[in-house]
Amino acid sequence: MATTLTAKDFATTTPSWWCPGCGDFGVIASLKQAAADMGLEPKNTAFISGIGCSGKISGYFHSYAFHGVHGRALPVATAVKLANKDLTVIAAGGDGDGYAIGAGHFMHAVRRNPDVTYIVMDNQTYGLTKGQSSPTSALGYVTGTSPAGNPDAPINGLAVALAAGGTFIARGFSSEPKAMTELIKAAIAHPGFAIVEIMSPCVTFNKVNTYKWFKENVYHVTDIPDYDPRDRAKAFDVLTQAGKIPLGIIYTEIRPTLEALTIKDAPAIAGLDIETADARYAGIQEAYR
Ligand SMILES: Cc1ncc(C[n+]2csc(CCOP(=O)(O)OP(=O)(O)O)c2C)c(N)n1
Ligand code: SF4
Ligand SMILES: [Mg+2]
Repeated sequence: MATTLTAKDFATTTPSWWCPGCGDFGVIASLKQAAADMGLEPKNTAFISGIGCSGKISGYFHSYAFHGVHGRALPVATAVKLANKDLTVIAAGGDGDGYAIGAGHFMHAVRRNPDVTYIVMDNQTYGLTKGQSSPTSALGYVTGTSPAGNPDAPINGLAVALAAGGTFIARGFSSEPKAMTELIKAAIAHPGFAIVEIMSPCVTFNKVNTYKWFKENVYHVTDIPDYDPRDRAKAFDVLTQAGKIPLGIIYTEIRPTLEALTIKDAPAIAGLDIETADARYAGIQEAYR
């Protein structure tokens, strides 16, 4: 008989690293709720994260997990999906992880369209390394390493994803748990690469983009009369307009996934001869000792 898991079943005993009030708490809570609502099982789920405060998230979610190298969550997640297409594969990281050091991987994962859900926890700063400006920091953002203000224009990650051929593009706010849970569920259900950027305030270092600031500066695309997330031109328009930040499912389309175009019906890794693979791996290790 199948057991029904609750959000609590996706918790781990790993002590939390995050500062009290960090937006990332909202993200993990919604992710656990989404997993429970969708009937995901830890043994069929792989969670890959990058480096950053946000990257710690894979340690707080009960599933297979890989806390990888800075900016490299997406190639690992893509490989995991190709190795075992039956897994639900989720990747997560920060604005720095995804849009700075991982920017190349980000664009290519988007265009390859593996069935992977990617959560970008955007706090518009490098939280882990104590608040330097990141690719999404506003022009003029003052930090210890940019005392005269950040001179670089911010990257619009979701517009980049749309230009790169993204098939599911959404944005949430960590202070809106129900809406965020629904976005994550829709992203996981989407057959292809699904990016959910979540505005997740860094209460310790970013004193500009606070919860209050976001509340005053976001709106929902569902408030636009007749908004149709299948309309690519309109999605571009909404993503690139100056002014308030759009939330919700901004764009979605269906096109073949990477695994459908490459491995097709190949068996999952469970069908491979692991003993042979282990022996080969041991040989490689020996050669580099
Ligand atoms: C190759 C490499 N370069 C730089 C770093 C230092 N570093 C660690 S996390 C980080 C940025 C984190 O920012 P972000 O991805 O936005 O995550 P946040 O901490 O804000 O959640 C940097 C530059 C590193 N760990 N590895
Ligand atoms: S430094 Fe910022 S991003 Fe990192 S845990 Fe603290 S509040 Fe969150
Ligand atoms: Mg960040």
